[in-house]
Amino acid sequence: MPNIKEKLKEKIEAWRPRTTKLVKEYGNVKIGEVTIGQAIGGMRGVKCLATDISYLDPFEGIRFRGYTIPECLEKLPKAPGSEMPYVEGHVYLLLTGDIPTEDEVIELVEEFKKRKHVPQYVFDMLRAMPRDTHPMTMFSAAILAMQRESVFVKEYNAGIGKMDMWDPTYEDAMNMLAKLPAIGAYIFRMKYRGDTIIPAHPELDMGGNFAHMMGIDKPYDDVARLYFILHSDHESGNVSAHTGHLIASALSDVYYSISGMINGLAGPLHGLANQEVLRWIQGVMDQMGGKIPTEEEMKKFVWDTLNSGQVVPGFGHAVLRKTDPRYQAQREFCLKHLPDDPIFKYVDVLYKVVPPILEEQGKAKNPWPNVDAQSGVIQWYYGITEYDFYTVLFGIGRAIGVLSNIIWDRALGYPIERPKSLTTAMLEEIAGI
Ligand code: AMX
Repeated sequence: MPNIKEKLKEKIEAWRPRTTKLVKEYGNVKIGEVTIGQAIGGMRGVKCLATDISYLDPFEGIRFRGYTIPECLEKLPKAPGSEMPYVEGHVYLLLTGDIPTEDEVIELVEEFKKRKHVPQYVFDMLRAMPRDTHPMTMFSAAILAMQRESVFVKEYNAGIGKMDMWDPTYEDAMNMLAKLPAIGAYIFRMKYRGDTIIPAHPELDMGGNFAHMMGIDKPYDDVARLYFILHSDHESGNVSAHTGHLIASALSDVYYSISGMINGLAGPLHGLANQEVLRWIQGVMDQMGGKIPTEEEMKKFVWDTLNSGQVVPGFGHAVLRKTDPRYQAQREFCLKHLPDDPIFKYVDVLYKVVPPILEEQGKAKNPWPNVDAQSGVIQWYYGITEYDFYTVLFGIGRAIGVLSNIIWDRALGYPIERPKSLTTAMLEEIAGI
């Protein structure tokens, strides 16, 4: 058994008594109330999920296993000659809660190398789809197609005990994670680079290999590492994470869950926003004839968007109430590597003008930029101008967090989800109407 799995086993066994005690002895302790506004308003703020993989403070932003983004970027071991940590080290952190040593990361890098071969039928299926199919549809379908590989299903059918279910779930999760970058890169090269597929490199880590298969030179390997780490997890109530968890709660295997979570991520209010940001900026650029708008000119574009009933993509958040630290980390990368890029300059102007406008409009609870306001800029700069593809990158990263959550869901024996619903008439009666 690899060391990481041994370690995970120890952690799980040490953790179980805590959740068992909470449920058995304190199961009736109240942690909140639910209002009518929340029941018909997207369950905003209802405290009804438990996860230890990450926690989102509205003012501080995300912490992965207790570590802020700057702490993760500083403490996680880095690939030789790279500014950014190994993605594999971040997987280790999310799974075990510990910052890995150099040796522990290398072991995981080797583990992924062994698991990264993608079955040919996945590529055959992708090739059979019309080439103008959205890359998120292709990505979701490719993941679902691999469902026949599930180790969990085989062991479940053979009669596995509930407490052991995390083990084949871990196997499925690691097998899938190792393959996702190759599937994403295949879709990209097939759709957008004249079907010139670049096979995986036998020696590279996840970020390095992804850049290699995409056919993009350094420092795109660091862009990939940064991107996958930043997008990995954002608590468990967002659409993609919650969808993955919900599907898995029915003991559906992770191929079903992650394919489903990708479908949720494909929505314009969620992961697709990074594509929408670039589309929006391109529209402004066309109207400006490529010239960088002044703040006054940009204000007009923002108001035009709002007045036509649309949202300004890349701004606002259901939980955050400040600038997203994932935005900040990417902004710092841009300031270092592409300070004079025209699209970065657009984003910079937007950073200045949008929050006061959203405040003046008075609708959005959070006027500050989220992760998606910045991420497409970096991808565009390194040659990925096909913004339909950006959400696939988000999906590869998000799978890391959702899979970590699902392994722990199984380890702690979380049951099938089943919230209760009420009718409108019942709500009216409760309201005293
Ligand atoms: N532009 C214009 N209006 C906005 C807005 C924005 N960026 N953000 C919020 N609002 C509006 C909402 O549409 C809503 O209007 P309504 O009352 O007429 O329906 C009102 O402000 C209140 O919304 P909220 O409580 O502040 O936000 P929410 O929790 O309902 O939605 C989010 C959050 C992210 C969907 C929303 O801010 C939005 O649509 N942003 C633009 C799209 C985007 O950037 N999505 C990416 C989010 C991050 C991610 O998941 N990748």
